[in-house]
Amino acid sequence: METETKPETWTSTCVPSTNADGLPVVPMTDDQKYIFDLKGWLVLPGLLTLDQAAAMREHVYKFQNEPQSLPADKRHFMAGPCEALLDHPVLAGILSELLGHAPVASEDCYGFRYDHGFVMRRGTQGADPFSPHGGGGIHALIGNSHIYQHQWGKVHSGLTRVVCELNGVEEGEGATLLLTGSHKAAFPRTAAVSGPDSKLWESYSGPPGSVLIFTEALCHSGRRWTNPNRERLALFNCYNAICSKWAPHGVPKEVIDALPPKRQSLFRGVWTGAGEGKGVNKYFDEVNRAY
Ligand SMILES: O=C(O)CCC(=O)C(=O)O
Repeated sequence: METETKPETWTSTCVPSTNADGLPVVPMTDDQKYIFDLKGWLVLPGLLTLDQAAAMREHVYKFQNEPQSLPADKRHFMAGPCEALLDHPVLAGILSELLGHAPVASEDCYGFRYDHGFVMRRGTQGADPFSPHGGGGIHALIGNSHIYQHQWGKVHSGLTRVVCELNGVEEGEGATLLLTGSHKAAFPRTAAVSGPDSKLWESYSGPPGSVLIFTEALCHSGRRWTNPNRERLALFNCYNAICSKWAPHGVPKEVIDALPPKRQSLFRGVWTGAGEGKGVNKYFDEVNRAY
């Protein structure tokens, strides 16, 4: 009689239990899971302290305005004080739940990887950034990365965006617009959301160091920044499943080489594997890496 075998499926994880700085990883709460699945996005107001946000701001401006003043291992917006954001204990817990895969997670490495990021600096001038994109990701197939899947009691958010508002955002100032629930939408968008003032758009506010997490399977858009006294300064980072990478750019080798080992595991090669030893993607080294 043949033994029935269960197909290996994606399994979220609470491992590792500490981040690269030795801080306890905070598991995603039931409220956060419910809200993220329901809406496709979640806000963590004031996740960072004001001092942390200020140090990151200073680094980002230095990187943008005088990159050559920084040593090669700090010459990236996610280097220096910003590297702690890569695997902040709260984010590590949420990302492990949303896109971590238990068979490739250990106390030494994360079950997910960093994909890419960029710095958003937006003032009141320039082209109108209103440009809705995404949505309906529950109907996309793997390979697209902009996918959203769920079964009773668990979800998988493919490409997952983590936005850190370093200057903070106030109501109506012009933070990202989010079309709540559109990651599960079965119909094309209509004229009901053709402009930034549609009541269907939602947004958020919070002090410097607030974080927005959304599935890239969700329809979202930029919109005009309205505060002439303070620009929008945000870090837009994306994380992905261990077997997927969406954008071609990433973090320079010198910066990755200077990170602590567990943080380096966010930059390991793009594959999964199975079993033991080097057949399963649970290690980072000179060869098994992607930026
Ligand atoms: O401009 C924004 O606020 C959102 C940008 C964005 O989502 C994107 O570049 O895909």
